[in-house]
Amino acid sequence: MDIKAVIFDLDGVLVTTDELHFAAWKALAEELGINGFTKADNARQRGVSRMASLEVVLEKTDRKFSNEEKTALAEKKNNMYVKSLSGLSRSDVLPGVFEFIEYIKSKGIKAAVGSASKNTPLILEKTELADKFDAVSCGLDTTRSKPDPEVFLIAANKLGVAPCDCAVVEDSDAGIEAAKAGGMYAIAVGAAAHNPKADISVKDLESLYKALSILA
Ligand code: B16
Ligand code: MG
Repeated sequence: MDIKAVIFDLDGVLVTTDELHFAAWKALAEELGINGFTKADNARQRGVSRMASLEVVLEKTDRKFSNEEKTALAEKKNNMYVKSLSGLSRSDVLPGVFEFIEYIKSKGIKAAVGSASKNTPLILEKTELADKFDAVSCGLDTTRSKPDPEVFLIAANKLGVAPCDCAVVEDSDAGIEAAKAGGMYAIAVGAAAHNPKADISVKDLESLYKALSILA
């Protein structure tokens, strides 16, 4: 295997925004009279699109909503989420991320982002990650969401690297499936670390970086 590029998921891999998504969905759920929205529900929203995430919330109520109402609810959640991003900074980048990116670059390996989030450019800017990547592919580029491999295939295409030479780092089951569906090497971190479809699993990028750097 000759990995020429690493494609990083954003939420839950590079930054701690997964907690902010959870808080905004929970607040929306409570406005709808749903009080039992849990971390387990939130785990099913990881990596999937905003509208698919909304369905996870609406499953918990018998109320029916038109498509227009659903769009308005998703927008409401996004407004709360974006507001909570106002305090986001470099300190919200997860441990080992900057070091791992520098490490792979020193080996001539390219780096890209592959995220379902339409807020990717804003988040990269606020966390000082924006200039660290050779390409960014996100929810603004795609028509299909993970587990479809589209977001990662677009990233590989922007990098000019064949999918089979790319590794994906993901914290969601949908993202691991998407990486494998795209013919890529799948590295699971955090919440996806138990996923048997992953090629390797690590706690986080800090552990992976430490393991690689002592062997280098
Ligand atoms: P937005 P990732 C994903 O980011 C999140 O994990 C998922 O919970 C969210 O619904 C999705 O982005 C869309 O985000 O509402 O900001 O467009 O993990 O693919 O980086
Ligand atoms: Mg994620």
